[in-house]
Amino acid sequence: MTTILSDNLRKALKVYFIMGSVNCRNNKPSEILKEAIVGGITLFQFREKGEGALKGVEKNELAKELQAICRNHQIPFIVNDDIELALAIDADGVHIGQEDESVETVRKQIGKKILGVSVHTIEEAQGAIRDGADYFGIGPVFPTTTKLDAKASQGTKLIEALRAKGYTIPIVGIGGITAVNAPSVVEAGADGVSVITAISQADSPQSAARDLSRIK
Ligand code: TZP
Ligand code: MG
Repeated sequence: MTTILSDNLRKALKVYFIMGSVNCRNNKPSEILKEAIVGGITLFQFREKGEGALKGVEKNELAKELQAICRNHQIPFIVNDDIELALAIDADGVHIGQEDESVETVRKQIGKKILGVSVHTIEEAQGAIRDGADYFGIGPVFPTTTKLDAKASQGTKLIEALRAKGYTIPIVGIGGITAVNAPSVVEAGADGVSVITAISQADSPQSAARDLSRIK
């Protein structure tokens, strides 16, 4: 990735909102997303996962509805895990974990689209960069109940270690992040924070997104 593209991505990672239908209590995903955009989110990931998650046509329809909202507001739209869906709707990128298809394979499949990879160790980080990752998701930084199979929270130590070793790849922290603890994640060297609960379950997703967007 050229420096200009990676600097744009760095900015887009500032307030990275992740959501699927399962994360929305009473409100419609489309309404929450619209509020979050007004509040100042800079990137969106469609993550349709967990008990009760939509599948097939319903999943694709929701993805297209949320993508249209993002397009109207120039917010890049990333799809979690589902490469086929990302290609079918021409999403801006894909986010994968270590249990998913390999970074190398996904890079070949998606060409120049944005590729985010979750990493938990220096070794995983080195491999992901070698194989074509554009940014890292690192976490859980704090305890979370949103991802049932998440590893134990590890604080910001991997973010700090990567920066101390001179890695400049864009990084976003994830897991249990709120407007209160987000500054520590950015101070550790992350370019931004990604959140599910802090926005999707907030009484006002708009104010929650605004509070996060004020963090330096
Ligand atoms: N990966 C690591 S923690 C996590 C994911 C997808 C869940 C983050 O959700 P929340 O609600 O912001 O803690
Ligand atoms: Mg995954």
